[in-house]
Amino acid sequence: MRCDNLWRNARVATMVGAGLGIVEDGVLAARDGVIVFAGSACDAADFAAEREVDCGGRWVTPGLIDCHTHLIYGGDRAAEFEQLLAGATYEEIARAGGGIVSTMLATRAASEAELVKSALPRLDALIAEGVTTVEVKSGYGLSTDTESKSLRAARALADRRDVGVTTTFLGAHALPPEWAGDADSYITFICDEMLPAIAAEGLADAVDAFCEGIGFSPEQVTRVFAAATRHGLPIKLHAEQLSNLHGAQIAAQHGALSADHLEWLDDAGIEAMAASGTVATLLPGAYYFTRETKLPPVEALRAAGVPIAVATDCNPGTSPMTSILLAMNMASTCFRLTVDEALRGVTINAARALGLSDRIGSLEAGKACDLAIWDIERPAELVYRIGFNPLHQRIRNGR
Ligand code: DI6
Ligand code: FE
Repeated sequence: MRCDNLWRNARVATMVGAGLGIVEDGVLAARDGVIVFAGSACDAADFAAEREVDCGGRWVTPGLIDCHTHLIYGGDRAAEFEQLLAGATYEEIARAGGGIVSTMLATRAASEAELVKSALPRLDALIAEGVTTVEVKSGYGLSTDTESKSLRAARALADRRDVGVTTTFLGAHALPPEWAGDADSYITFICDEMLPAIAAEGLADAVDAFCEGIGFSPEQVTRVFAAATRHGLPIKLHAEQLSNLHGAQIAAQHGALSADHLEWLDDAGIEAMAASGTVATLLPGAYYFTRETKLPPVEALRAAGVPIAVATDCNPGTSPMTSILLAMNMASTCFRLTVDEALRGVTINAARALGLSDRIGSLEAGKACDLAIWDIERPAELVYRIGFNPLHQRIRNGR
């Protein structure tokens, strides 16, 4: 069979089936950016390609997927970090008008071009580690114009770099000052004005909310979910990060793609997520940076068969992290994920968390030819090392 590109002499972690789906002496073939064959060299004898690459026995994984980021924002919060170091808590800073609201002001003040410009170095850091798809949330504009601007900036990232971008509308991230004391009306505004405008412009691929004491209540989040569903948009939720409001359970009951954070998740939440196939996205960067000590219930998630994803949560307040490899290391070091779980967490399960597992996340015929080729002896090195990047080459859509 003829194809455009052929990679030979690779050790391939396909992520097909359970575990890493390893094929020793593997071959990958792509045509028009899509994988037409991924398997053993002995089954690939009749493939001929315009370009052939000898991988020299290197490991090949699917291109990595960062399925939870807030890459688009204005300003930075390094000064608040100094306050944190001086003893203030995240919630105290937020209640005093800092936190998300301070980033909101900087985001509102920035132009779309400025938002793109400030996000590109963060995106480049992810790309340099083999990331081929990234989810980007709004949530720092908190008005129709500035949320739209943020999502447009997120979409524009895909024009500036060879990377897949999915966008998530997070209008229910924080209560903007002009709605102070009236969160219910802000939620009504989101459901009746913001979300319809954003959906009409096709700016969002999903809808998210922050279900928390300092965010929005389960009742308010439920209204956002209903509006998202009316507009045909899948939902996700920041849930059980700082307390247990049973957000994950509600999200799962609404068929959420993922519930994220989950340190305070309880058994009922796990059961609901297992029943609906909702992905548990763990965000160890936020756990680390906020010096959380409550661990997400990994053992129970595993026992219930809930798919686990891992992401950076790159944001200026609680996870100023632009390394997916570090997120994998932290997920294993802090949360005791196995190497296979950490790797599946940034490939096939991250794809599921974005509703894209029919297109990306594993190496099999019919999926996009997004590859990361690594200078490593064994996959564990990708998780074990701290601050080391063994990426040899990144391939997106076969190029
Ligand atoms: N959870 C978080 O950890 C971030 N947002 C959220 O919903 C924090 C965002 C910030 O502090 O800027
Ligand atoms: Fe987040």
